[in-house]
Amino acid sequence: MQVKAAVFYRPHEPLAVQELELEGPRAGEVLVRIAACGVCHSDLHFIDGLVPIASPSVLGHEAAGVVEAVGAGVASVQPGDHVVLSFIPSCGRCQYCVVGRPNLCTIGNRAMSRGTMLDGTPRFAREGRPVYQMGSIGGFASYTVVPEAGCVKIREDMPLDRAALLGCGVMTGVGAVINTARVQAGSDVAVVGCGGVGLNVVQGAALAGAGRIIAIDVLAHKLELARQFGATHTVDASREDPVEAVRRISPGGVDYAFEVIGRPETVRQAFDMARRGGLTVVVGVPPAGAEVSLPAGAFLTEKTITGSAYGGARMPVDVPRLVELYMSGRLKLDELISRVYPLEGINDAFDALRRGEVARSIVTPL
Ligand code: COD
Ligand code: ZN
Repeated sequence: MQVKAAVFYRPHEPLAVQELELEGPRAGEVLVRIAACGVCHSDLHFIDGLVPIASPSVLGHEAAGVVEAVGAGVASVQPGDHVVLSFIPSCGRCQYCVVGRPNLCTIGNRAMSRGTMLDGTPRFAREGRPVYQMGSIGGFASYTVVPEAGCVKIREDMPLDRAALLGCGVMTGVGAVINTARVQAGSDVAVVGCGGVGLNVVQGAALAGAGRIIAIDVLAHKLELARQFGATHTVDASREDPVEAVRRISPGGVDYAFEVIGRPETVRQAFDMARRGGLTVVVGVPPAGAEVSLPAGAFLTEKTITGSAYGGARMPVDVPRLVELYMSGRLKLDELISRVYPLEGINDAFDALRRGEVARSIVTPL
């Protein structure tokens, strides 16, 4: 079928909104009509040339929609079902899936980084040439095909535009707190970077019952938003040294520090904000080839640092839980959506993200 999509060809160029050919779902795959797809800074990393990606590619990895058709053997969803898409379609059989770490799935991560289905090929094409799918999704399109393992069915009264945000920002942020760090009630938390993902770290910390929640950003309106999402303290890193400020607010440092930007210097800041025995969780990924230096003496204080990929997501468990939290008024999603763009407005949406104007924008392709 013919679909409309936003296609990345090379860094530093606007995405091209154009017609593509979409092949129907093969065995184990699902055709989804995209209701909404969030605009995440990770998409922007490709456009800004910080991280390489297969070209051409349909970007967009934070999407929800409605199942239109299923391929042979698909059992977990059927036409008409509402689904949130996962950018790591876990196989359920590799060593990581078996030990309960499906976000590290060997096959899913390979497909995600290649921008293909599990068989190594994408379903979009233009003039007979393959067009890849970011995160095995390619959500900036009117329709896409995804692996069955990348679909999580949700209840139909959940608004799909809100549900889209669960596909990356909310899962990554809330999951970093609840799955990766397992933040304890009453403990102190610092969050460096309060964009679409960082705000979800803040609200994850609030959900976990953290004591002090210190939000750090360089933009006053992001700090304002962070308060809405549960921050008890804010630090403007453009005005004062954020490490000193955090250590003043939480004497000795925080129990958990999260980096949610993807820069070596802010990873170091987060590490320095953590107390003796404290945990630093790196959610952001610095540009390819970057290195982070840490003070070796800190190891004597049993400080720990870890990455968090996709918030340690176990999508079939976590997505329905997040939906219930939203439906019962305990998870903020409405407040995250700053702007809604048609597919044709996608480059404006990226410009707004680059300028730091939005928490999240969503694109509604149809
Ligand atoms: N100090 C404090 N805050 C800062 C600083 C600084 N020096 N520099 C920038 N900020 C703030 C910005 O003002 C902004 O509010 C925030 O940091 C960044 O937010 P966004 O909205 O631009 O970015 P997000 O939240 O959409 O994305 C953050 C990620 C960490 C996910 C992303 O950038 C990243 O590192 N992606 C790579 C990892 C990845 O691929 N993850 C899987 C898919 S998301
Ligand atoms: Zn993302």
